[in-house]
Amino acid sequence: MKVTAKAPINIALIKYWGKEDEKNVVPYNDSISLTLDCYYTETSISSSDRPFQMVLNGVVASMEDHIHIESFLNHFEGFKENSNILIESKNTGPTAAGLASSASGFAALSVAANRYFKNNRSAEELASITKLGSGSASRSLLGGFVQWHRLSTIEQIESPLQDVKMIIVLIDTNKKEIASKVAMKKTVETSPLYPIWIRKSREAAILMREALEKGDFQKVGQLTEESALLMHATMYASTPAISYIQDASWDVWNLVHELRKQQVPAFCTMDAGPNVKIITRDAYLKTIIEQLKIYGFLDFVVSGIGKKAEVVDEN
Ligand code: 2P0
Repeated sequence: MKVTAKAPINIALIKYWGKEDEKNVVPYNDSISLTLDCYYTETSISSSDRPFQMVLNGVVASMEDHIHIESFLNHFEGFKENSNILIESKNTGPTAAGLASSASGFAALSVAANRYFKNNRSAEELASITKLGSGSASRSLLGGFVQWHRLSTIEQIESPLQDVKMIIVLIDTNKKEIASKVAMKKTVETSPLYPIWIRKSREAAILMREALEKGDFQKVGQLTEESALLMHATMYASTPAISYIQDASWDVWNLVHELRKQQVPAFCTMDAGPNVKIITRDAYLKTIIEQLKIYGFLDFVVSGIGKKAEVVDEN
């Protein structure tokens, strides 16, 4: 038997950065993301005559990854009794570079395991397991705009903003130096700005939901930038300081701010890596891309709104 599932990446507009309960992955604030259609993970699970093995992008995963994935799979009923499986996973985008590869990775694995072990959970039920692999992965189970309610589950937000695009400007796609999980914990424990982060993010999630439902793109963009800047400021104030931003990242932000002065609705966000994501609307893509090229940013990917994770093949 072989089951293959595909899951998209998602980029948070209101960021998740820190857990109140590490074990059960309960974040301090709700986060809201946009599922994208540019990069995804495809993962297959097949029966094998050998003990559990995982192959990631064509290479046998490290011992550390094996331990992590095996303990994750223990949350699926039937895994312990049927653990002779081969998992093959492929990311279409860069891995571990702040481009949500762990989000699409754990979402694809969850959806594949849910079907392979016949657990029959809905996406909303599956989120409670998926988040244990990677918090942000729970949001990749659904398409469009997705809210991760910190004390319950995930939910799709209905929005008239269906022409939203994201341009991912690739600054550096090497593996990040500090894993998000570690950086998050350090931020919670040492940043004096963390209480402000909690308060502002909780408020921002409410405002973002309203703006999305109303279709107020300006407000969506403004809240997106504020969340990213506050997250990076909060982690920068940690001991030792955590910074994912590079000079070239700021150059992109500055260019986008200049474009906004010329009435182009474009806003930036950044995650645990130096790559900058620009959120805009379809009608402005051409102008922004022209400007990126003029300023020498030639490596970028344009994305539309992505669909939910799903099983794509079964035999
Ligand atoms: C997010 N990030 O909301 C935030 C913004 C990165 C920056 O969630 O510890 O892999 O496994 O739950 O989800 C990346 O961290 O962390 C992340 P864990 P995860 O997308």
